[in-house]
Amino acid sequence: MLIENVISSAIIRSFSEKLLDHLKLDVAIVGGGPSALVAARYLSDAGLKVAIFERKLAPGGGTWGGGMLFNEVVVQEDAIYLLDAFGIRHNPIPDAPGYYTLDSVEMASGLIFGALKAGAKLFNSVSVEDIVFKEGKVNGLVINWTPVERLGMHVDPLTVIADAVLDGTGHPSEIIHLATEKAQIKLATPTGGILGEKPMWVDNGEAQTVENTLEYFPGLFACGMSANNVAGGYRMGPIFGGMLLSGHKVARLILEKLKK
Ligand code: 48H
Repeated sequence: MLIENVISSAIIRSFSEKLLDHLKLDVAIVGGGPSALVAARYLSDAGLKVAIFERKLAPGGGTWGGGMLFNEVVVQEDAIYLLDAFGIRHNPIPDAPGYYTLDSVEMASGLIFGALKAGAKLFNSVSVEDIVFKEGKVNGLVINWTPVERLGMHVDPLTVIADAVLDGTGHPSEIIHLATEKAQIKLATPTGGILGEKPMWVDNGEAQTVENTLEYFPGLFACGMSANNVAGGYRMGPIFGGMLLSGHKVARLILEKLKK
């Protein structure tokens, strides 16, 4: 066989094996933003089979661009242990004790590398377009290639099955939205529906991101901005401690749930 063919067949075989091995998961994560990447790392560290399905070519979500494309972000003291666990460097802000700046590209790449090294698999350019919903339970995800979605091609999707689904889709809470619209599920919120994100209030938004990180329906969890949108929390701009802590919290919640 010519090397050109060897390369092609090795890539096809290796990708197919990876996908086949991840059609049945412990945890299916939608979106590869910062909160989901932290969750993926700790769930994988605990030995669970975890895959992230990310619409874009590059995971990292809203991390890369920092604040208004100034590629620096801020993290506060409470979450520094998570940066340290991923080996991501940070600098104290002299006039704001307990707050640190860090390079947003180092944060994005560090979180991605940490999640993958822990064993999570990432399927990029894959969009989740629906959920599998049987007998009153969320059982998995319906996936398709992002270019198929973007071009509006009429191509049927495939499915993955999971014991737990994590909505890490950020501001739009896409998966929880789908679940309320199409499966008409009632969420664990005061109205049973999505309350919608509130305007900016940094410290409140940061605390609420962690508080709002919950299982909103049996087997369906939300983290990061998705959790805040579902539960009506405030936004916080380019400060990321709450996102990292949310990812760590949801990993603990899912681990407790799957142990039972
Ligand atoms: C596959 C999907 C789908 C889908 C979306 O928004 P993210 O960065 O996620 P979080 O919640 O971890 O972080 C939020 C943070 O980046 C942010 O926006 C902050 C702090 N905002 C504060 C403010 O005031 O504005 O990432 C979500 C990811 C993205 O990469 C999407 O492409 C992906 O999810 N995604 N992937 N299928 N249906 N929907």
